[in-house]
Formats: sequence, C-alpha cells, structure tokens
Amino acid sequence: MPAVVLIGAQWGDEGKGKATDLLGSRVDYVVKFNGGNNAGHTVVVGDEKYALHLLPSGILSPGVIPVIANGVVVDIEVLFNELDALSARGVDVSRLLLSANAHVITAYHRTLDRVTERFLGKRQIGTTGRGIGPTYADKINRVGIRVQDLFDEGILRQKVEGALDLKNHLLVKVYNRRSMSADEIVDDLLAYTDRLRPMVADTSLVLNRALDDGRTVLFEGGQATMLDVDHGTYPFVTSSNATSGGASTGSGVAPGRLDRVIAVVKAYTTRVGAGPFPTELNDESGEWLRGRGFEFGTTTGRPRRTGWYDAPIARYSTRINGVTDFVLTKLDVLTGLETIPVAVAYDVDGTRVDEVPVSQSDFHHAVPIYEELPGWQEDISGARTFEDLPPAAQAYVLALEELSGARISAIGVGPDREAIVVRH
Ligand code: 2SA
Ligand code: GDP
Ligand code: MG
Repeated sequence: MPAVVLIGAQWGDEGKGKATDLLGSRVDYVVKFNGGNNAGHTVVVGDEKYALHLLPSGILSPGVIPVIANGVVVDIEVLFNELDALSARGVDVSRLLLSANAHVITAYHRTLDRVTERFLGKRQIGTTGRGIGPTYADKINRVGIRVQDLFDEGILRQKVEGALDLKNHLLVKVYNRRSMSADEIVDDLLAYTDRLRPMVADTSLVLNRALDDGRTVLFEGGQATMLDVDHGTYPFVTSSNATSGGASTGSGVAPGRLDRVIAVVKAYTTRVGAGPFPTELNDESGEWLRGRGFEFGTTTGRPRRTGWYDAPIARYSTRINGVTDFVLTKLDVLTGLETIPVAVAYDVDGTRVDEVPVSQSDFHHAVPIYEELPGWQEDISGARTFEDLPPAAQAYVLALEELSGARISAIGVGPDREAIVVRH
C-alpha cells in the first residue's frame, strides 16, 4: 500500500489520530494536507496521552517523516509550541518537513475569526477561533502570506501591508476595534525564520520522489467529510477540503497515485459547532453517549453534540471519498444498551430519502428512519479478534458494513493503542 489516504467520514473526532498512529509504524511519511490547529487528535500510548493540533499524528512514530503540506494553514507560534512540548516529553521532532507553499495564520486572521463569529450572533458557525477561515479566505483572495514569504522581508512587508489595508478598515469601521500594526505582525513572523529554515521544503517533490522509490505515504485528513467546504453541510463547515480529493490538491501528489482511502467512522455520531445533525439526541441518551465516549473537543474543550449512527452519511462518505475501507471506532462506548437505533434513511416532508439530501433546508429538517439493532452487555475492550466480540456486537458491525458501502477493516474497542480488532 504505497499511498493511503485516511479521512473522517462524519463531522470529525472519529478517532483519526489513533488510526494514523496505528498505521504509523508501517509507513515512511505521514502528511497533513488540510486544516490547521483547529484539528485535535488524541493518541494514547501506554500511560501517555498526546493531544496534537497542528502536527501530523505520525510525529509520534519513530522513523516516520511527518509532513505539513501546502494545503495546510500554519500558525507558526503554535507550531513551535507544539514541537517544544513534544520535545520536552522526549519525542524526536527533528524530522518534520513544512511546505514552502503552506499559508500562514497571522494575528489578524485570529482576530477576524473571533470578531466575525461575535458579529454573526445567532448565525455563528461555532468555529474554533484559530483563524482558519480568514486565512483560507485570504488564500483564495490571493492576499495570503505563504511560508516562503517569511524569507524575504521586503515581500513579506508588502504582502502584510496589502492584506491589512482592507482588514483594518473593517476592524475599525465595522467591528469597532483597534487597527492592527503591519510592522508588529511582520516582526513577529520574522522572529521565527531561523528556526523555520531547516524544515521548509518542496514537499510535493519530496513525496513524489518517495513514492518513486517505493516508500509508503499516509495522508492524514483533518476534520471530516461533513465539514468539507464543498461537500459538507455548508456554511456550517470548515474552510478546507477534508475529503480524499484534498489529499491531492493539498499535497501535490496526483489522484492516480493514491491507492487506498480509509475512512474513520464512529459507531455513533458527534458534531462540534453549529449546523444540521439529523440523528442528534437532546436527551439522556445523548448525555449518556457524551459521558461514556468522553465527547469533549480536543482543541477547545467544547462538549460535542451526540447522536446515533447515520448510515446515509456513511454511504455519502463512501461515494465522495471513494472509500475502500472503514475503521469503525468507539464500539466499546455502546456497550450496555438494550437496543441500538441506527438511521437507515430519512423522512423529508413525508417522503423516504435514502441519500443525504442535496438541499440544505431538506437536510435541516430530515427526520431519521431508525432500525433497532440488539445491544450487548459484555465488556468488549479486551477483544482482539472479531470472534472475541459478543454475537450482538458482531451483528452490529456487519449491519453497519452492509449499510455503509465499504468493508469495515478494523474496529476500535478502547482508547489505547492496542485496543483494536483488525479484520482485513
Ligand atoms: P473552523 O475553526 O473554521 O475550522 O470551524 C468551522 C467548523 O468546523 C468544525 N471543526 C471541528 N469539528 C470537530 N473537531 C474539530 N477539531 C477539534 C477536536 C475541535 C474542538 O478535535 O475536538 O476541540 O473543539 C474541528 N475543527 C473544526 C467547527 O466546530 C466548526 O463547526
Ligand atoms: P480525531 O480528531 O478524529 O483524531 O479524534 P479525537 O482525538 O478528537 O477524538 C477521538 C477520541 O476517541 C480520542 O479521545 C481517542 O483517544 C478516543 N478513541 C479513539 N478510538 C477509540 C475507541 O475505539 N474507543 C474509545 N473508547 N475511545 C477511542
Ligand atoms: Mg478531533
């Protein structure tokens, strides 16, 4: 498996960090291709728990070269804070490569993210406040700052001044805030250039050469399919392509070179931030799932919204991403239920709909049509083979596989690195 893409099938936090870490021992490169420090991946290694935001999860595997590719937006201060924190815990971070073409999150992007959310009031997206949206907006508007700009002070100053002009107008006239100083922003960025220089590379060239040489590359998606700016629940999405196509544009490795697409899917559903969520539970069952699954944001600590498994979303993910395999996570969280509802389709204004509706307003009021599957009471966290699972848990997995459109190759039964059942 020379090039593998690993993405989230739902609204994020499916356990991609753990899945990447698991594959990490078998790959040579782990590439982050979208998003920035809005991501939050928790990886548990023995007694140690690591929360990664900007860095690819592969940083924890000795021998793996972690790569931050061109599709990522990088907050340089956060980058060094995360590297320093890992170094202090004995992790070797010296192998990291950073694309010269990745865009840089500056102080004005963070400020704009927060003031825009406040301004939106009831219509807010519930962003992580890390400056992600404004940085991608500048990229598309062609007024972004790229990593390579940090190595030419004249160009950097020109670009920051150009980008700030209109923003200061907005900040002062519309948002009633103080204007920001271009000089301060430039000085802050320049302070990092010496430390950045050795890690900056043409990462597309590095990765393509690695594939030419028969190396294995894992592309690790941030956020997830339903948060993708094109295919998610727009406008309640993040501002990048979190689907498998993003692995190509976000890294400069052509689509034809990608061999497998692994989608990580939770045995139920969660979402952080605003937007439609048909199977959401606003009752004790929802509280129960949040408590048992410890569903709180890795980056912001926000409680995650919780609900039952939504098979139309899994099927949609299979279609949009070309999923070849699913990793089903957190099956252990469902232990103890008498029966487990699974959404197999929606009722939209009295009509049964089997696919995710293309109309957002239809999706907003889609009512799930549930099938009840038998639950199990046994602790499954020690299961290491499919046969170790109780018959009802096996049947649950097989039913989801049938409904979701691709094989389930591995099953998570606990947060630990070893708590996994590998089937294929
Ligand atoms: P943004 O900040 O512009 O990307 O926010 C836009 C929407 O995308 C959602 N989003 C996320 N959803 C789930 N997990 C994410 N990462 C963290 C985690 C989140 C956290 O792993 O727990 O700690 O709160 C993530 N990042 C962005 C976000 O909620 C908005 O709906
Ligand atoms: P990511 O953003 O997709 O990497 O996921 P997060 O790390 O934000 O959230 C997933 C959480 O579930 C983390 O706290 C993981 O330690 C935990 N986790 C992953 N797989 C399993 C599993 O199979 N069972 C349980 N109980 N927890 C898991
Ligand atoms: Mg997460």
